[in-house]
Amino acid sequence: KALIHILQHQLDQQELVREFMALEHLKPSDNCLVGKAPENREKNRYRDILPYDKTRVPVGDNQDYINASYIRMEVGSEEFIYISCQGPLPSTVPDFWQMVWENRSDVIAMMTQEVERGRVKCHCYWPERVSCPLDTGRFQLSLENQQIKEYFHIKIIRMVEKESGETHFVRHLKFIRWPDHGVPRCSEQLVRFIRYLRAVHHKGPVTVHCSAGIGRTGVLICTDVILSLIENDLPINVSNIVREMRLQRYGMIQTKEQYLFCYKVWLEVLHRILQLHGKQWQPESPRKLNTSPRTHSNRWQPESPHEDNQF
Ligand code: PTR
Ligand code: PTR
Repeated sequence: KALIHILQHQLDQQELVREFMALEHLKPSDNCLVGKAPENREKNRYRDILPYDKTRVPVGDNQDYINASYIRMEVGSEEFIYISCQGPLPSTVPDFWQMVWENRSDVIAMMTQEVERGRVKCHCYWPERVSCPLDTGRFQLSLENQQIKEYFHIKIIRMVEKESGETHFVRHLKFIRWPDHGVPRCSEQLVRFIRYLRAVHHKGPVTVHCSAGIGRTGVLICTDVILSLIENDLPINVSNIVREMRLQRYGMIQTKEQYLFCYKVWLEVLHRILQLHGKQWQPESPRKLNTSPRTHSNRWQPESPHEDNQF
């Protein structure tokens, strides 16, 4: 209780808003030449939201362009790797699935709706019905199973590479309680969503997108990192987490409300821990950190490109 009071005292909203404004003044830290190239113009949902060249996710043998960035976050001795990307456009759907395939990403977190306030925010890039596979050219995607939960939808999608017959399973998780530019009303829903995501994530980076791939995606990654730091009893500095994300993709976390929401998650999780278990608390399913040194390859290396997921 004393700890919560101290923390609440420190969480002077004005102070936090100033902290966020200071981050706002961070200039774009790198070039976005590939995203700006005339031939790639149509691949961007928003002209002003582009990935940095140094962190963009290349697709295919020719290192083609997609509006997506690797986000590598240090948590203790480990590095969590995410792909942060825009909501696919009709023309970028094949590249999106190719990216998922090449990175062996087995979970996609979708933090937007297809249409919000009458505006299209993301193309429906997945097979919607069991009986209707989606053909992207190189892959055939079929919906294997789906489940509707109170605040998110789960789909199991089978990807088959047509030429080789190889398969890869992906879980598509769509969070349905998040307004564009806003914050979820209830932090517990997002925390539960993250816990589910972790339970089903086994390999590859977690692929996260919203509409632009910066606002809500930034909050999801930030809260996942905060939860992991809490579980591993490591110090938390929200401003540094956001700075680290922004050095890898411009504008991660869009509004002061989203920034304050990350603190809210932190505070409420601590509150719950103290309420439920007092000092004896042990995290239920902590994200255990390895003791092995971090890897620093430029590109995510799939363990084995031919391996299927187990279900
Ligand atoms: N579901 C396991 C867990 O929650 O511990 C698997 C897992 C392992 C999930 C690592 C995420 C992990 O982190 P990263 O984002 O770096 O792959
Ligand atoms: N220029 C666009 C706009 O502000 O409408 C870019 C943009 C769109 C930025 C959506 C962020 C957005 O939110 P999110 O990243 O959460 O989809």
